[in-house]
Amino acid sequence: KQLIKLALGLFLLVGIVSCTSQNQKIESSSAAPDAKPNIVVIYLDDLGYGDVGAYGATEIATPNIDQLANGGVRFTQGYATSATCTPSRYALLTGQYPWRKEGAQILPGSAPLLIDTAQETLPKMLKKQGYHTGIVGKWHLGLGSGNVDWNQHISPGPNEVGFDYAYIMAATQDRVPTVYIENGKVENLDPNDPIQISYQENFEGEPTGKDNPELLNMTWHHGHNNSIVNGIPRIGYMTGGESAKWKDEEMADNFLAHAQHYVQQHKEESFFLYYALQQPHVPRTPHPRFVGKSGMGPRGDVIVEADWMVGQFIETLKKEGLLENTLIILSSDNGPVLNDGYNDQSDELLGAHDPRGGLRGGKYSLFEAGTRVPFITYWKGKIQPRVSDALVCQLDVYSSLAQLVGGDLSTADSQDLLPAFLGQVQKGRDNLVLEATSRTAFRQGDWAMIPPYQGKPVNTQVNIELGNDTAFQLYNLKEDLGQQTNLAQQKPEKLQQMLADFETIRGK
Ligand code: NG6
Ligand code: CA
Repeated sequence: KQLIKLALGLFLLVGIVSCTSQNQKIESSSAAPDAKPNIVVIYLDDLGYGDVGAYGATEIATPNIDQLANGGVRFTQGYATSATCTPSRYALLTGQYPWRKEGAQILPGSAPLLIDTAQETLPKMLKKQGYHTGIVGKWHLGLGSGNVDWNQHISPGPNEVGFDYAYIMAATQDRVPTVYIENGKVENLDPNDPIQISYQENFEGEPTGKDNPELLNMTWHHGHNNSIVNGIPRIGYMTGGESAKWKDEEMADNFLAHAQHYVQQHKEESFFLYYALQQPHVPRTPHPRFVGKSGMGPRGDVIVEADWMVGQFIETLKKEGLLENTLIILSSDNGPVLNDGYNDQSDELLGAHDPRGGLRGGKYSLFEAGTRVPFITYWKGKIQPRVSDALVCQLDVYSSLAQLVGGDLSTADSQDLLPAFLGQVQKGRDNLVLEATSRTAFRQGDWAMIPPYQGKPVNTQVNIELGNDTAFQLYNLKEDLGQQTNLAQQKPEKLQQMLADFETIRGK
């Protein structure tokens, strides 16, 4: 006991001394329980469960993500809350189920900020614990409070919900405005060429994908026929801002450079970086050095590109001596889709690759492939490599990280699963409500239950089964991972019990 007291005293002393010199970090090597490691969330966009080598992909090489997966915890039952982007990101950052939040759906680029600035968020919680917080990459949670003037300081946005630093694209790569925004300011904007955005009508004299196919170097399949930027037709109309427009092929390098720079700038303090890559969302625009690298066309090439970015980013952590003091969480915002609106040969060149990894459905779907995604935690020296079948969700990152750093746990739906995230136990959630385009389903134990929904069973444009059926669906995933045998008729008691639990949570 004396020894412990002495150690504690020493530790406090070190703490006081280091606090007096600003930005000094408590050494992680002390293994103090309240040491504050850097935290990085690497978040991909539409990367499927089967798109990663460590998750069974044989036709595409992802050596860098594999290294994280094989050196950390590779979750086989890791979920996004939702089968689309905005709600998943909302849940990750707020710890709240997105179906509780009105308007948590795929947002246009002109949508107002979805997160209430008074709401608790993951970055705010970490800030209170002394973290510097940054986001680089895709935002897609709305900006401003309606009618954004893109030529002024854009607010509220990420800076107002907890990020000290923000370098983002507003929505998606296929939506206007096609510009980068740094801390509320459009980068490289010429004030004499102001930006205007509309999701209702075109601006006079501006060509569109629909009317000017001769200007396109990527053609649209469905949607995506409004304003043309860099020969790519987008969703939404934009005029002005010529000097500020991004170059699609350079986006990945640009986000990487900003993520690396952020790390270098903040290596002396505890930092939280949300590095949100844009791949393999459409339009898929690999840098020329990755073109042809997968043999699968642009979708495969941008996965190879994204994997390379992850490798370079890890290299930076290593070079800065931060790898042993950084917890990395890698995941994806929703499941895979092939043709998501552009003719990019993603179907034709797929070959034997299965982006869903044997799961049913895909992006937009209530079936497993919609929300079950690659989910990896990595912390060199702290997390022992293992495969975990604990049921975990991105929703739980908030409370688990709060537990790690001594912050306040979320009062919403987020659960503290820190021991599972650190690979210490295989126990995760008991259950999880899944969401896809405002419909919800229920996972519990080995079971998945999908209530009846009107609507077409298949979205034929993207060729994905959505999970809609006039009857209840009940699957035992342990025996039937591909959700082929509906047991709802055979197991009425199980169905009733799950329905009751589902409704209790939904009605909370
Ligand atoms: C859909 C788009 C799709 C993609 C998606 C958002 C059409 C026809 N389809 O509306 O291409 O942009 O929204 O994807 O416009 S997400 O990953 O950001 O949720
Ligand atoms: Ca997405």
